[in-house]
Amino acid sequence: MTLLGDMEPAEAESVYFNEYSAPKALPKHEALARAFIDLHVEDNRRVVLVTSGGTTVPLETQTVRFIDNFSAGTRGATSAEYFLQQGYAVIFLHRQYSLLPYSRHYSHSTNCFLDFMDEAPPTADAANPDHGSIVVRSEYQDEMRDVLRKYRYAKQNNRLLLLPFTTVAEYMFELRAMAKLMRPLGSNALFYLAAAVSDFFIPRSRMAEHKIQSQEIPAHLQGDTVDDSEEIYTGENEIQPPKNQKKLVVNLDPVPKFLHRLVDGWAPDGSMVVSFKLETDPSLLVYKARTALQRYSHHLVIGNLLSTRKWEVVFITPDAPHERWIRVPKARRSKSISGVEDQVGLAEIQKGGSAQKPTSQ
Ligand code: PAZ
Repeated sequence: MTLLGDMEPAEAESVYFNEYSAPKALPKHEALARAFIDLHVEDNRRVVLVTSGGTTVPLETQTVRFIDNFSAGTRGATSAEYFLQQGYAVIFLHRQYSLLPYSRHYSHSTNCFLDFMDEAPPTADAANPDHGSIVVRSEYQDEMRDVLRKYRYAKQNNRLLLLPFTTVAEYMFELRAMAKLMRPLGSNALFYLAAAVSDFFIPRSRMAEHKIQSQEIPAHLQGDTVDDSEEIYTGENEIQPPKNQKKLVVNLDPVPKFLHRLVDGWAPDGSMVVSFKLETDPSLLVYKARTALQRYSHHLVIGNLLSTRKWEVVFITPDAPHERWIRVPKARRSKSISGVEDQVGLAEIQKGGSAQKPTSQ
C-alpha cells in the first residue's frame, strides 16, 4: 500500500481529505472567518493566520486515548499579540484550551486567577455592610490594565478571531479551509504556522472503533473488531498486546506534509508563508530548517530548539543573510509579574519590513 507521504501532494490531499469527514465545527468556523476576512478586505488590512499549540492523534475512533505533544501555545499566543500590535487582524487557529492572546498572562500561570484579586474595603453601604467590590490587587494593576486595554481594543475592533482544533485531522481541514477563504486578501495574507503538528498518525481505516482493551475480553462479549487468536486486533493491521502481555504496539504512518499544498494551491497568490521547525538536537536544526525552505519554497522558516525556544530562534530565508539568530538578552528573560515567561518577540515579521539586528546574548 502506498503511504500518503510517498504520493504526489495533490493526490495525497485528495486521499487524506476523503478519508476523514470534516470537523463538525468547520461550517461555523468558515462562516465566522468569511465575515472576518470580508471586513478586513474592505479595510485593506493585513490578516495573519496564526496556528498554535499541538495537535492530537487519536488511537480510537471513539477516543479515550490519544498521542499529544508538549506545545502549550506560548509562541502562537505571544506572537498573535505582537501581530495585533502591528495592526494585523489575527485568525488564531489554536489547540482547544491552549494559551490564548492576552488571557495567557493569567490563565495558565502559576497563580490561580483568584490570586490576582482582592476584596476592596467594605463601603458604607448600610444595606450591605460586608460587600466590598472585588478589585485587582495593587501589585498587578499596571500590567493588567495594559493587557486589558489591548484585549478590549482587539475585541471591540474585530481584530481577533479564535478558532479551536484538537486532532491533527481537524487541524488539516481548518488550515485548508482558512487558506482558501483568505484568497481575497491576496498579498495582505500572512501564514504563521507555529502549531506543533503531529508527524505520525493512525489512518482512519486502521483505527480501533472502541476503547483499546488492556485485558482479555470474554468470548461472548467480543465484538467484530476482536478475534480469538493470540493477538487482539483493533482494526486491520492494528495489533493490541498479545494476551497476558500488557504491551500495546501502535503502528503509525507519516502525516502527509501539506505545506506544499498550502504554498502552491490553497494560499492566495502573493501571500507570505512562515513555518516553524522544532528540533532537540542543535546540530540538526539549521539543516532541517533549510531543507524545509528548499522543499516547500516559501518565505521563511523559523527554527527553534526545545530547550532554548523561549529566548532564541534562527531565521532561515531564501535570500541573504540566509541564517540569522535572534536572541532575547539574558536580562530580559525574567518572568513577568504574572509568572508567564515571554517569548522571543517576533514583531519584525512584517511583510516588506526589515528585521531588527540580532541582540547578542
Ligand atoms: O507552544 P510553545 O511555545 O511551547 O512551542 C512553540 C513551538 C516550539 C511548538 C513552535 O515554536 C514550533 O517550533 N512549531 C513547529 C513545530 C514543528 O512542527 O517542528
